[in-house]
Amino acid sequence: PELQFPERLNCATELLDKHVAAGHGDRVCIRAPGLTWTYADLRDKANRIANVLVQDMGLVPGNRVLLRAPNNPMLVACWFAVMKAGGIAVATMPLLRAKELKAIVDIGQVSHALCDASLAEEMRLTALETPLLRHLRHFNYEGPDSLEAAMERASPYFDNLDTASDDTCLLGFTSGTTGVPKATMHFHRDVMAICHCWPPHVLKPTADDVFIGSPPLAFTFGLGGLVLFPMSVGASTVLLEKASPPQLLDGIKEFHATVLFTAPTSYRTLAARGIELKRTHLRKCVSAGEALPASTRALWKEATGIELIDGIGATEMLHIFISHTEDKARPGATGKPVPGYQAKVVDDDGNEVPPDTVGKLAVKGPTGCRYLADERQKTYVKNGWNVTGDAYLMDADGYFFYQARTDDMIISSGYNIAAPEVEDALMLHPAVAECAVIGVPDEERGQIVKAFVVLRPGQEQDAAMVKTLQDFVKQTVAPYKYPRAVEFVDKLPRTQTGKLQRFKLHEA
Ligand code: 3UK
Repeated sequence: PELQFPERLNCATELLDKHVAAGHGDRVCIRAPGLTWTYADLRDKANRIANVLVQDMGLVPGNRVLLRAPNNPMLVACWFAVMKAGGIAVATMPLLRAKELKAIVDIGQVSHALCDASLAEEMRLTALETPLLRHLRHFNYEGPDSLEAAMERASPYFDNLDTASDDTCLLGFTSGTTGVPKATMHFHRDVMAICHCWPPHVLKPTADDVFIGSPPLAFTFGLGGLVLFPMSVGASTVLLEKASPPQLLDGIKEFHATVLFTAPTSYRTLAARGIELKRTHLRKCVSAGEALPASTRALWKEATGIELIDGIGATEMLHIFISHTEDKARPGATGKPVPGYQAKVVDDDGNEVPPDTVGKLAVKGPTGCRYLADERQKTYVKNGWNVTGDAYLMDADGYFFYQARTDDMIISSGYNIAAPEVEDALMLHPAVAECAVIGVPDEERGQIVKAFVVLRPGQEQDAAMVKTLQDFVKQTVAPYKYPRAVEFVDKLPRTQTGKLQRFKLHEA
């Protein structure tokens, strides 16, 4: 289907205000432990925050607003406030450290920030590092300077900015193969496009569904699955600040969740609780972020009776573009292109390869990659086709099978970790002479980060040193990026020109 959008479009009007205007304001929109917001509640709060942004914080259309919080209702209210005011939302992973946040602020030219009080310290350190960030407010605490106090004084009415459908409304950050995060720009119409493609054709949700899941809202998998998709059909969503498998299970039971979004690792762990899961209201389960092994699909079906819906998405594409409905599932395959998208497997010259041949995955559709000021745009998008960096094959029936990443990105428990970024962090430690980081296969996490380290003369190659280096990385970058395996070596394989040969470490 060719999607047509009007010239003027604001996704907040479509996803939030329209439900209230249609008389559905009293339907439950967001639930969290101890809290229920209707669609009218969310709109009231988003309007007040939009007024605070414009009147108190001097926001003008096009300003970028850093959003920092674990998955909670106020984060959603802030996100919609930014949409309403015509700003650009830059949601960030809660665990990021000041060093990483500064890079995002610099690349995104971020001037405003709305931050959960629980993340105030790292936000303070970031603000000290950059003059760009000028307007900052914190929420989820009580005090005269809080966002909530300003909301009390603000009007609950706000006329959404009459944005163009191709005005940028969000920047999605990737961790980047070179370790430097890349910002991808998405328009108001992109937000609506993903709501019109995958959900109605694959997920098929209804207004009575209750969504729940683990991906952070800063990850577009989470934003779509836990906010945009439920709201596009007037359903409700459950937000959990911590969503480890046991916490997810408790949430599924307590809130009578019917639709679950999480990563393969989490499904493998949850499958052990099959007896309890069978007694819940769960009916649809979506897996994305990393390849879903056929064994995990079988395990989940066996444990719960539910066929998993797999889907590959990417920050560059905003959301899922190859997937399948439950009845069409094929073990080991990601599925077929989502209606609205085309996909093919190509060689290095961009020519389509015959069925059952491994090549690079290329996709085309209503959403696509627009890197913000990054020269890699021309290697990602060629003739309108997005080349995702994944090695895939398509079988004779048109099913797409994931093979591997074509670069050195490590995906561990659904987190994308760029090897060079971990290397950079390790190199800052005085005991390290040089190092190389790769992803090695792991039963539970898909991959784990492994570091090969050459120590400086006189340093001890022992368990204490391993622990020291691991702790050091956790302090320097987001803790989930630390090397779970460390091997000491005398030298690293390099080319004549001094370039690291990571493939040799993989072979070893
Ligand atoms: C890998 C998969 C095999 C693949 C994402 C759903 O993961 C998302 O975005 P990222 O930018 O990473 C993209 C890369 O992750 N991948 C994701 N899903 C699958 N590999 N099977 C899958 N089902 O390498 C891809 O290029 O972090 C996922 C929705 C929105 C997203 N942003």
